[in-house]
Amino acid sequence: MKTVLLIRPSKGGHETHLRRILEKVEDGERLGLEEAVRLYECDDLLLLGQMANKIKGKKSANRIYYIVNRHINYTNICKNRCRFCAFSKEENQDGGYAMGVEEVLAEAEGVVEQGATEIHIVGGLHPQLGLDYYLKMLSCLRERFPSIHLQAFTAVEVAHIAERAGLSVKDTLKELVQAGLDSLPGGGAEVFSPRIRKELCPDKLSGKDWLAVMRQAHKLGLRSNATMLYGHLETPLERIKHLLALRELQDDTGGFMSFIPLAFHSDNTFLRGLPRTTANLDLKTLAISRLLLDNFPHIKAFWVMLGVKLAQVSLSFGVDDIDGTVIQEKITHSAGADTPEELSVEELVALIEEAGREPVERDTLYRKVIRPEGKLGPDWHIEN
Ligand code: V47
Ligand code: SF4
Repeated sequence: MKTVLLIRPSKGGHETHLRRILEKVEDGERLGLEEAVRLYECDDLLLLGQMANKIKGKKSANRIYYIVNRHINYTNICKNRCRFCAFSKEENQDGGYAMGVEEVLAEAEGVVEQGATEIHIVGGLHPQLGLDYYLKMLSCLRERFPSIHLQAFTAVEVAHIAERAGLSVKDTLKELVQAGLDSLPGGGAEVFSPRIRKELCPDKLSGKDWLAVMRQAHKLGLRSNATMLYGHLETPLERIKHLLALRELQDDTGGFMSFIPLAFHSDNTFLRGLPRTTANLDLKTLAISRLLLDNFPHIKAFWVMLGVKLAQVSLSFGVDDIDGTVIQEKITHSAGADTPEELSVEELVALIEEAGREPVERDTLYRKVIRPEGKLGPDWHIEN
């Protein structure tokens, strides 16, 4: 059944274009670059939200997914030193750290006992850590916690590990999988635009190579997420091209699970002084992502970066996933995020229900998690 969405006359006189876009969305047709540009120009935020939520509704009905997880940032020492990053340190710089495998295990221990189903592991590009370190970390975690999902190492880290080991990306991924890797997180994508990468992260893996690592991972059967860092120096067109590049790869592989736009925080970075992203830009970016990425099953609002309140509002802007308990995320908090370090399951569920949505606990692969008597703890299973 078609729902009537009202188009409010807008200053720019874009009503005709918007009406056409709306019709395409209604008919399930794919939107192109020109249309995405119109959407970024549209000042009717609620209309964008309504359109995006229609798509979200078709994909996941009234469900909003969350996960009980923990982030472990095993090292902040990084040879790249991206200009937007407040987390990384030079080798031997004060505050630099690299966790031993036992420390990683100890960090995981408590949360697995508390019922986490996923450990999300990312870190800097440490110039000294070799393939053995990563393999040992994964195999020890796998041995100690057989049913936990290990989502680890961005495409940028994978390329770095491969280069240091003198192996191809394919062989590196195979070794990591054999040691226990289950999926890849979506970090390191930033904005694919060579202009922005040259300006902000000249030493980082190029956008083209980020996509190539993901293509390879998907070919091997690994699933992954994808991100976009926005709200720094990029233009709307550069954001749109980033989204379209992801959509093109997803057409070929189908390996992406969720897309997560990451709102830039400038504190303690070379870009300090740049204001925080506005609520308008955050919601617009989520809604446009939902509208353009028609082949991505899920759009995730990462509350750590968005703020808890806006993450709740985003549930009416095409989002169907609010990430999870997270626990001890360091990358955004180093850059001035004033969100809490973790949210409890009760808090997550309450904010989803208050928004009129149905909370569903998922595992990393979006399967429903069942907990006996609804109690958090190590005793859980996946719905058949
Ligand atoms: O790659 C770095 C970004 C990413 C800043 O896959 C910053 O489910 C904001 O990718 N302000 C790491 N962002 C985090 C990440 C992620 C987070 C949550 C879920 C998933 C997932 C992935 O954080 C980096 C970079 O793009 N970042 N510095 C900053 N100052
Ligand atoms: Fe290193 Fe990642 Fe920070 Fe860039 S964003 S400096 S690659 S830790």
